[in-house]
Amino acid sequence: MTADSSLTAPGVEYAATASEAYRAALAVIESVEPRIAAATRKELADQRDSLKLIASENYASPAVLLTMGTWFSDKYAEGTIGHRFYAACQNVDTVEALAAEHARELFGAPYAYAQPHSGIDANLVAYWAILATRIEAPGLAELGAKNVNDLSEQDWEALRAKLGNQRLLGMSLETGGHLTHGFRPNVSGKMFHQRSYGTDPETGLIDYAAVAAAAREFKPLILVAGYSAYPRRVNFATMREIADEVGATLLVDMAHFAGLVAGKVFTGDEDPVPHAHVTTTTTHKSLRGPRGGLVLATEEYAPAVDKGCPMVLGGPLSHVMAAKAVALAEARQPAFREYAQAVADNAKALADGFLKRGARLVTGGTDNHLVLLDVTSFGLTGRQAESALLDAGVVTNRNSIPADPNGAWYTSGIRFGTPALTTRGFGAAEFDRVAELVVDVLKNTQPAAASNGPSKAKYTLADGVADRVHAASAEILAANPLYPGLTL
Ligand code: DSN
Repeated sequence: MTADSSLTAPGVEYAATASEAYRAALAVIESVEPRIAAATRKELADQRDSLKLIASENYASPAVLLTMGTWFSDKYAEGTIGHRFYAACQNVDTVEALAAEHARELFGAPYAYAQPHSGIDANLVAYWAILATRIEAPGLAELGAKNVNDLSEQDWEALRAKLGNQRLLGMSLETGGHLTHGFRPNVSGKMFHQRSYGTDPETGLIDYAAVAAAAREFKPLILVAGYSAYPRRVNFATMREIADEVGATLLVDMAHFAGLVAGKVFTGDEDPVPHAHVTTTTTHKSLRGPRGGLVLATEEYAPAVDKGCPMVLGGPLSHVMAAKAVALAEARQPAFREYAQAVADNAKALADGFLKRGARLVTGGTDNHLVLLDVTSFGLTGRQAESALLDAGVVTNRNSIPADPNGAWYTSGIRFGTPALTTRGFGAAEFDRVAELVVDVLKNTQPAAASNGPSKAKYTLADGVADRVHAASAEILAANPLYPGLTL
């Protein structure tokens, strides 16, 4: 496929106009802090010159990026559409309503909340909304209070004990879950009694019978589905059945694969939105929008989600909500479906490219946008592999694999994603070549010892490999330029 239309359409005019806009913007920035203008130019050059394979990154269109650089940044607008704690929010109302409308239409959701600043924020909004809907209201009634202002300090103690004593069941971090699904370094691991479900040790796949058994035993208030590093699709209809059986609320975190949902690659049981009570996402990964979050909810949870600010969020970033509206409008175009399908097809091509060259993949392949390579078969840790690849201009991130012998810091895996390079126009042939280049680097990397013994970080990359891979990737990158026609 060729570079997606959102980065080029409607043709050369678009690139020329965007070039003019960026040149002017950089000249203005340069007049105040030239080092920032220089870093901004260099960032584009670096992104243009590297194989970006980080599964959670992408390239937003100039329309999305330019939307973020406006005076909406200067406006405070705590509250909700039409009900703000600040005056003169009429234009922010327009922007937030459009972002929510596009999100509802795109995902077929009854309600959308466009304020979260990130995926972590979106999950926090969702958790508090579920607590408020499931716990706080009956708690108030039990305490004989109509609203929180009626509560005494003693009542607050009772309520806090109730709120802080809930159970959450989510996918384990080492099998692909996210930190916000109840793990200690994140507040979700402190708010909830957390238990994890993992994957089958043989196949690496989610074992739904095991999830159901864990849910029956643990009886969570919240069942979390969704992942950051699981290379397979999830059956959300089955997850909802499990949640219903134990009376849990199903929260799906689709941050990684929202683009595949938007692009109708994941439909039916694989589309989380019709099955989850609450669905959260980021807007900048496979969805290709600005950095930010979004919450979708059923009517039942909508009123509590709507209180995200000021419950857990600071003032909405109106300029980013405007950019979310632009990105969601792009995702509603037919071209986005082609893009999303290409993301999944390319992940398969990348996985096949690794497999035919003898590499071991967690779950043996992929059917979403990411591939998880077990680098222990190359005698390396994730940290060593990540660094050697970076030396050769291949940008990835190390990641735990199930039962990881090297722990969460050094890890034993490298996670690859196809959303960014697919935006540049890479197809199956290019991704097969990427697999070849990655294997070339890893086969030519050796662990090295530190002065005091074996090291999980040090490595040596054989002479000439980085140059060889740089030269090969430069050719593919030049044939698939980032922001074609955009000159600074
Ligand atoms: N940082 C995101 C990722 O890389 O998956 C999740 O927070």
